[in-house]
Amino acid sequence: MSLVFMQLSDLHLGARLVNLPGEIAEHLRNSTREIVIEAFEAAKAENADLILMPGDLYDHNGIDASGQLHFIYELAASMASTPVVIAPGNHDPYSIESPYATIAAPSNVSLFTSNEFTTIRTSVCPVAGRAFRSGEYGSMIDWSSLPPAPSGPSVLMMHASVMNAGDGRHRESVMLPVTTTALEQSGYSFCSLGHYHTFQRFSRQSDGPAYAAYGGCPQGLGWDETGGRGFVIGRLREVGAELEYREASRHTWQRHPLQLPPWQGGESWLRLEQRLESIAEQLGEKDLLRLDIKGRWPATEKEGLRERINGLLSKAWHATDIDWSATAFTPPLAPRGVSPLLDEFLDTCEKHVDESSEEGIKEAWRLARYLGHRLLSGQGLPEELV
Ligand SMILES: [Mn+2]
Repeated sequence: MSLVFMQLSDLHLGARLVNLPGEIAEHLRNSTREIVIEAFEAAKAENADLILMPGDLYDHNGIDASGQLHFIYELAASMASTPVVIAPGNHDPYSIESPYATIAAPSNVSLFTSNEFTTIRTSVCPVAGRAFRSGEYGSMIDWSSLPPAPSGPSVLMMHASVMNAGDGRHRESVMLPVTTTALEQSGYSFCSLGHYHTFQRFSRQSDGPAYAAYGGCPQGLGWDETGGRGFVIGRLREVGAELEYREASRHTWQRHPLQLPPWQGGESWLRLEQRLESIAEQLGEKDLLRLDIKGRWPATEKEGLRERINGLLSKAWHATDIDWSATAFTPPLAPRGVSPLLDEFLDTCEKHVDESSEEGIKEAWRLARYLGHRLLSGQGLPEELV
């Protein structure tokens, strides 16, 4: 026997998204709400026994936090008697002034309000958990308050940072650190986690049931949230849960490195075109695009390059301007035969560029060639060095 559940968190409803144009931000906020509606529909279609929402459902300093919670409560109420359990997170912390304290929840919704662990006895299974309380940054989870795990299927819920997850989480977003060992040894069947925005499951064996998981956010809201996003439909057993990740995002944030191939004339253009085409192929109609461009091409190619790249950017639903600072454009070299000394110097530099295996050494010889050419052909030092 297993219990079907849906896990959905980190919606950040009402997020201000100040780095985006207003219209794009508004559209993204609306998309997130549509995805939340879809997720609840998926839960209904799966006859879910339980809905788990481990935090950051709205942004407390975002647009209309109370209205966002009303929206969630309406959807929860549409689940009839299916229990919906919420563990507030750091962006929707519980306090006596928060919407959680001031808006009456539908009868099937339960909420953790204490930052000590308590148990909510839902009609299907016990759910232990804690709320993130306002002002909790820098504090630690009080494990001594965790009630012993009951027999039968049970859930532990919280908004926290798994420390040894091993995938290079951002240090600045660590709050309420927990270890996988603590979760694994809690005795609860499954731990439902919010905070990190990428789906991640934790299990003893890679193909075994999960003892904990982040569902991630259902719609990426920034350049550090590239790729597909979604929620989880799970089957809870006495030991662990089987998880099915449902990708749901409407807009994918696509961030691509674009290294200019070493300049060899038309061949380089061909290679660049191929790269740009492969990016264009991955680009959905409603995706956001950012290119991180690097490299060195002759200045004569600058305008053509800008034009071609702007062509790609214009195909995206939203694209950021290119940061050209990591791209250098080398002024063209004068033809050989100006002086024997210059020719010999250029030959030497080019030989070293060709023979070096390290990119840094090649780059140093290219720079030497450029500066030497300027000096030996009487042009003087380039402006940026004077
Ligand atoms: Mn979050």
